[in-house]
Amino acid sequence: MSPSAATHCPYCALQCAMTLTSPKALTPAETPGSEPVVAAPAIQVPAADTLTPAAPLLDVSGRDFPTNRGGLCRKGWTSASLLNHPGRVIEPLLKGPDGVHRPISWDDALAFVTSAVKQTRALHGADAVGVFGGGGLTNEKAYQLGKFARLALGTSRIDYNGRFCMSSAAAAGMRAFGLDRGLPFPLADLDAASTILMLGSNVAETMPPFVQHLQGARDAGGLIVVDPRRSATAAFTSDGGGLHLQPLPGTDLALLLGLSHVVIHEGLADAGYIAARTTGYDSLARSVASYWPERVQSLTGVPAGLIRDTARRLADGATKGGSYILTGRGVEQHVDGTDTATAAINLSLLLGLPGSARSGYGTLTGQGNGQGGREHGQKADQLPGYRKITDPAARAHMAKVWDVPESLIPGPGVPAVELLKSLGQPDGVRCLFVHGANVAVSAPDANAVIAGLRSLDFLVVCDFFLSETAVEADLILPVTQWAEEEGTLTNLEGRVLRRRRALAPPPGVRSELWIMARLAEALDAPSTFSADPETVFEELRLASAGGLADYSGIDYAMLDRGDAAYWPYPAGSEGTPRLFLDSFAHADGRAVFTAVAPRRRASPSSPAAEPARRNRGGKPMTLITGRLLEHYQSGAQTRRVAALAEAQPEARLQLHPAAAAAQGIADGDLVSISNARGEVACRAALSTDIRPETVFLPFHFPELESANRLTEAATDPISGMPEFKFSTVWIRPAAAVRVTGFPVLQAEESS
Ligand SMILES: Nc1nc2c(c(=O)[nH]1)N[C@H]1C(S)=C(S)[C@@H](COP(=O)(O)OP(=O)(O)OC[C@H]3O[C@@H](n4cnc5c(=O)[nH]c(N)nc54)[C@H](O)[C@@H]3O)O[C@H]1N2
Ligand SMILES: Nc1nc2c(c(=O)[nH]1)N[C@H]1C(S)=C(S)[C@@H](COP(=O)(O)OP(=O)(O)OC[C@H]3O[C@@H](n4cnc5c(=O)[nH]c(N)nc54)[C@H](O)[C@@H]3O)O[C@H]1N2
Ligand SMILES: [Mo]
Repeated sequence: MSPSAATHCPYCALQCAMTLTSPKALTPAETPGSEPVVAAPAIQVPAADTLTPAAPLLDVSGRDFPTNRGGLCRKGWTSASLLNHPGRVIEPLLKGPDGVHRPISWDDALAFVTSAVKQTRALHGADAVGVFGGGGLTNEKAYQLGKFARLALGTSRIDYNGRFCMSSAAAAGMRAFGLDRGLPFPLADLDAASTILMLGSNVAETMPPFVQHLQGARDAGGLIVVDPRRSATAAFTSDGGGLHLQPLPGTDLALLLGLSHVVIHEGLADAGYIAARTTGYDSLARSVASYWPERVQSLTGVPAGLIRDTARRLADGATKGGSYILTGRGVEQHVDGTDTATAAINLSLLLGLPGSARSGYGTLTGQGNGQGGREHGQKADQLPGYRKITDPAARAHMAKVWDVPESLIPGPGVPAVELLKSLGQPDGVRCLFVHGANVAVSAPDANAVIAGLRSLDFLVVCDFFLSETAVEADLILPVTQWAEEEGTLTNLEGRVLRRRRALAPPPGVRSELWIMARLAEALDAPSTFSADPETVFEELRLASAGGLADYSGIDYAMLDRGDAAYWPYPAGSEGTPRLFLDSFAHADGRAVFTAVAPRRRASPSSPAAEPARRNRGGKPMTLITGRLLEHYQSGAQTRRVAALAEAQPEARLQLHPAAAAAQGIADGDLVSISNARGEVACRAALSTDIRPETVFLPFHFPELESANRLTEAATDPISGMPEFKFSTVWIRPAAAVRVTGFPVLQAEESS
């Protein structure tokens, strides 16, 4: 084992480069997992998490790389502490009739899975077996998972948590450019920009080392942030003379139409570019004609003067250092997320930004392999290389690579929310595999999702912790963590990177590639399933060849040398750091304007928004959800890191003092947040950084603090993205409502 490994952070898509070193040579007794961490024979979940953490096995240091330039955030610095965390699952655990998980052997575990799959298929058909993947999986695992679902399980029912993340921006990118790569340019291109418009993205908390790339625009007074909250990123605009636009949640589409209106009507559009490189301009121009700034002000709450100012700064920046428009989850995680991202792209096309060497549009991919994870087949409608599963040529290509008859590859499945809604239903999924997602916390309408998980005939979860989803599982299969495995990930720039192994996994832990290979064998699957990452990558190269996301020219040796490998990278080429310089990916080489318009959304003050709750009194408010610096996603990992849990031990509701006063709520008071779907109880954090009709809750916490008890499983009709960033809720002091079964509140009330 190498004493030091040059790898990348386990968390977000910035994929900060880091070096892992052993603080001292490990004696066998100190190897993780050699002590029985899970108390045999039975454990009560989640008692393991209260154990005292051990000293980390590896030292983490930042490594120079263009995205992070040596920088790491708190999550990265503390990431190694999870490798030998006392709550780690290090043996397969089977749930007994008493609901208690007990260790079993790998042979028994695999036999249980095999018989559950065979039984489900025999009783209900192959589509009653489902797979839920994750954007944190390496390219090798994501590719193999798609193949495993289709060929070993024979099911079409596979989708993944990236549906909750990148699906709207991906659909918009495909529609406009014919290709979806989050940033079509290297991140460092932003450094020279004069103007950067960021909509619904809070990188200062979600990708802290990213902020250095905003410094130039910020100092030039050109950083503009659109967020209903004065987020850390919005606050960063102020010293440099930038702008913070603070719209009503869910009104970004109207705002973007207003910006396009100003660009056209003030003659700021790039007519030469529009004529030479786009189609659909006339209908676009008509569609924004009625969005004059004063009208948009009344729809969004953003002053007309700021709308004009923003449009002018974007046009001005394009003639200087460059202008960029970037979108994040704040504008994409809506039922009109695809249209909103489309409106952002339309604005960028009017200004001639995409495909220019020093301007552009991009979306900020979220998960560690959020980009690669959406390219190689764990999406319901997709085959590797970003191919469509309904395309006969794509099917023929994959049948050849896999050496199976084309008829063996199932058709398209259903997107994540629909898959989760079908759990336990008569024609739905009855046996589910989960790889790299914690849907009990992260999926919309979480109470319904948990009920769905409980109604399954068999749930198998691969994880390294007893996540809230794993707790529900009949069988938990413990898998390797990032520092224990080899593989590749594709970062937010579309650059393929090497993840490298720095230490051996605990003896009872297996890689997901190994698990899939063994199960495929037990299920008599056709084709081959290797447990070796490089072998799988070699197959992925062939599978992706000729597709949109072509990796055929990339190999481990060049990645190990540190070569910059941006896809598309066909064999014999040098890869593509900057896309669209000469043409877009549509057949005619042009980008497409698609006219979009806001659809009606029930306003929080309209009783129609939540009829079931009308008679409960109190004032309805708009809930938005998102992230804190210290926690990652469902918190399954970061809530187990002592330093992070101490810094942010619980969910807190960000609430404007004026709204709080109207309800008699003081800072730190316990509040109840409820709607027809559920109820959350937590402390209030009063702040003038948020609009008065809006409240914000992070989604990193489970149970009574889980924001997704309140979100609705309504989805964007094009992308399948759920509505995470707009819910109607009622807020009141917790003492004023009857909340039962919440120990936190009971303790508070009796003291
Ligand atoms: N610390 C941390 N970092 C992370 C993650 C994490 O969980 N924790 N997750 C990673 C992943 S997978 C992702 S996808 C990214 C997400 O990164 P971001 O997109 O930056 O994250 P969010 O906090 O979800 O949303 C960003 C902002 O959108 C705002 N917002 C909410 N509703 C609206 C709206 O209607 N309009 C506008 N304009 N803004 C709105 C919120 O106030 C918030 O400040 O972060 C990645 N990095
Ligand atoms: N309300 C609200 N909900 C949201 C969002 C929001 O903004 N608001 N954002 C959404 C977004 S953008 C995202 S990306 C999702 C993410 O939501 P989740 O899918 O819940 O994300 P994680 O918490 O990262 O869950 C990953 C799980 O897999 C495990 N894991 C990590 N790596 C691996 C691996 O390699 N293999 C296996 N088998 N397991 C692994 C971790 O321990 C963890 O339990 O949440 C979405 N949910
Ligand atoms: Mo995400």
